[in-house]
Amino acid sequence: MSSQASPFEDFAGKWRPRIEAELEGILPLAECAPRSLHGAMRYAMFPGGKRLRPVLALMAAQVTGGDLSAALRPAAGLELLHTYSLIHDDLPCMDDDELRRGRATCHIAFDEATALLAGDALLTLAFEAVASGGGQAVSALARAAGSLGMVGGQVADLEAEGDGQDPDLARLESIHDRKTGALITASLEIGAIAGGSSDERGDLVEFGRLLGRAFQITDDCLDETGSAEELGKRPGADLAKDKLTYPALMGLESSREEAERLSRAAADLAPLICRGLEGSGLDLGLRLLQDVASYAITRTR
Ligand code: GRG
Repeated sequence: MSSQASPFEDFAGKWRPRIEAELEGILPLAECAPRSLHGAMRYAMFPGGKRLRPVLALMAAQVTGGDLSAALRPAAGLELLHTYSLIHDDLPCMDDDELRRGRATCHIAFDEATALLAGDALLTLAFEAVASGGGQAVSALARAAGSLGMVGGQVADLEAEGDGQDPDLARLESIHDRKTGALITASLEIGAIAGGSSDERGDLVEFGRLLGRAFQITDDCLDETGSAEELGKRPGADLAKDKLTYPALMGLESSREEAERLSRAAADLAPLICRGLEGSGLDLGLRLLQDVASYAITRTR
């Protein structure tokens, strides 16, 4: 059902079924050998979570006046890569979690070796899917996911766990920007590229940086205030592991204020990002970007 209340939710609701169908078509069937591997890949992918990264990619194609159908396969590739990161993040050698998206994590439902390899296979498949958006899209993904991006952020996050160093905002921002922000920014970039935009994308990249930070601060806050039912994962895990988080550094109230400040700064960039649009396209683009900036800090899961 469409409502004027949330342009972002309307947009996401319209495109999620096409994202699901695209993922379904990309993944090998569970009956295809090796069945344990393909079963584990599908188990981690379906049912999914919010599908935020593919929705952001499609939104970026929309607000840069691009072709959303051309961006659909690369958008699905982003979700393959994101799901790999969740499988690996949950492993005993990383965050050692047993609950994800409301059910047993992949290594609990299967075994550790199968979960590790299912993550590897999703990571590899992600690049094949994003390659349909061209070489620039592949480069953007490689930069965001690699040692200078998400994997590097994960290493820094693990190293910061209870290491006895004084909490430090610059260190925390650097972890969040790489671990979470890099893939969120790449999702926007890849959607714009695959949709056919040849514009300079500085404003969109800055929007992604601000959105990614606001999204992760909210994640940190939800870990303290959310329930397992809402989140689909065990709350309180950050606290238990003595992780470096915003609430640990500055308390819940100041964390929320910082997320609001970042969300407003992101929303302020909407007119710059949409500058090539006019009429109803401009109106929709502005509302989408402003609404997703607000969604990043008001979400409950
Ligand atoms: C290479 C061995 C190896 C491991 C890498 C890269 C990595 C492990 C982990 C990535 C870091 C990570 C999981 C960051 C958390 C980002 C985050 C906020 C995840 C939750 O995203 P949502 O809320 O989840 O979009 P859903 O379930 O909705 O998709």
